[in-house]
Amino acid sequence: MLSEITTKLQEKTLRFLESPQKMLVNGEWVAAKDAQTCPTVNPANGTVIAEIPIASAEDVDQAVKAARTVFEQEWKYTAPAEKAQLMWTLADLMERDKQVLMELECLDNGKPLEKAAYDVDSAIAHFRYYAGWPTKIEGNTLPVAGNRMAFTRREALGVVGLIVPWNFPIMMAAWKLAPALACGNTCILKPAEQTPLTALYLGKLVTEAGFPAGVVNVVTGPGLPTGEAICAHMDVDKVSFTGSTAVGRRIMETAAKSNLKKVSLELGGKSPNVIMKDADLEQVLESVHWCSFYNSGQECTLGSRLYIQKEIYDQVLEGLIQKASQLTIGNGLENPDLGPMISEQQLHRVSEYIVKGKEEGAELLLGGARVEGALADGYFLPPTIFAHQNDELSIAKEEIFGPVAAVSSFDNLEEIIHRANNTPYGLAAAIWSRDLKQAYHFANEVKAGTIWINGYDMFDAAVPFGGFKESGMGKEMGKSAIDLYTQEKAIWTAL
Ligand code: TXE
Repeated sequence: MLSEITTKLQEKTLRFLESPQKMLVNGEWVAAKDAQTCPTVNPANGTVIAEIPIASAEDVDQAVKAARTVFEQEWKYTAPAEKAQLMWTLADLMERDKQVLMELECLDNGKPLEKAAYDVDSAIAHFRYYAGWPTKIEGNTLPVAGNRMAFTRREALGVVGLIVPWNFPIMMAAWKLAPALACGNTCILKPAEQTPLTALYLGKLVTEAGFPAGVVNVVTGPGLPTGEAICAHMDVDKVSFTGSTAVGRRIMETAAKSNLKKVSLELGGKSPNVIMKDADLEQVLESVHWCSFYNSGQECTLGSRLYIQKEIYDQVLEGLIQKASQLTIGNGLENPDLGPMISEQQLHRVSEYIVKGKEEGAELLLGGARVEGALADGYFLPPTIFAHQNDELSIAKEEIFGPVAAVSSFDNLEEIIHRANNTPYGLAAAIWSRDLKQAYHFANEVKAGTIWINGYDMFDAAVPFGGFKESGMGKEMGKSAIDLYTQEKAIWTAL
């Protein structure tokens, strides 16, 4: 099937796909010691793109040993400006090969090329932003009592495991790798088994940029055995994870049972997107469908709980249905609006929620059935809209991670603040209103790590991101990630 798409791909992408996929360990490209592999599949048509190694605990151990050695012997002493230069060079190489990264992301994940371009740009921006940090990580001198002096140093943690999901593969890798490197750590990067290709390509660019062998290792394979081996390893100092809440809990247990490694988690969400009657409706109608269906709904911040004030409910709902039904669906290489679900398993998971939505009494207004015809071999679901007035329905309270919007009306601000908070999640929330006093009241009262006002999915490398409640712990991005990837040491002197 690869031949069908070869005309659409760059020569460089093809060459990368034709070579056997290996892992980057200590600067070498290696297969798994026991030669185990698993396929990575194009979700647009169900075909195998490549076989990738499954790193066993032994392979992970090799990578950790390499990372530890180079950390202790070299990287710890590398000048901050040199680290910055290496990261900037890596960003330049990503820029040079942007089209290749986009195409690989598009094949592996299914997302439209234009959206993959946004992800690659964001990844590059992260390396550039964090390239500014190695030269600026400082400690403090402290006002202590007595004839003594105390100051602090911010030091690297050591070897860090970076476990990323499949929904934004290159972007999530950069969100973790860039600050981890800037803080002087050495890294074991594990992409999701469904989408390993851009991380492996990034490994090539890391080598070309001139990072010392072992500073960045890329190991591939599923959660079991590969991810678990990283989390259980006694010489990994920290794990940074983005993925499901269930796996996040398990990682904390594994960390507790091994060396109490530091853990940061970016987990699921069920974010409320609230439209007040005084909102700029033109602006709302331009973007409300993207808040509900971006990345085919496979987004942790998705505005999957859409609340519309009752005076404008019919108008906004009608606009949403109209815009959503116009979204094009297809193979990412053809640049539609929406690509497929990542896998058959995810397609089933989301389809089960659609069945539950109907059974539990929500009103199905759009979509709801797998896309057949020319796209039947892929894992495609259309934008699906349910209306309901019961926040206890499964579709209204659980993370679906597909293109399914649960829409409901409300009377007033206090009611909607209460409903917005009535969830174990706390990743993000949005409010659309011309009354900023009202919007800031919502922002203050809603328990979520990010609040957007009159916009959605606004991100910047400089702004911290991370969840409240069961949506995670620890903030990525911005200066917050510097705290996440360093530890503070206090040094005393008696004078
Ligand atoms: O996630 P997993 P899955 C949510 C979303 C989705 C659900 C399931 O609701 O429907 O999770 O997706 C690695 N030790 N999110 O099953 O399993 C795995 O190899 C260490 C939200 O694909 O959490 C991959 O690299 N690692 C989310 C990563 O964890 C383990 C993004 C994520 O996979 C492991 C993705 C283990 N025991 C899914 N088990 C978000 N917050 O954006 C798995 N992994």
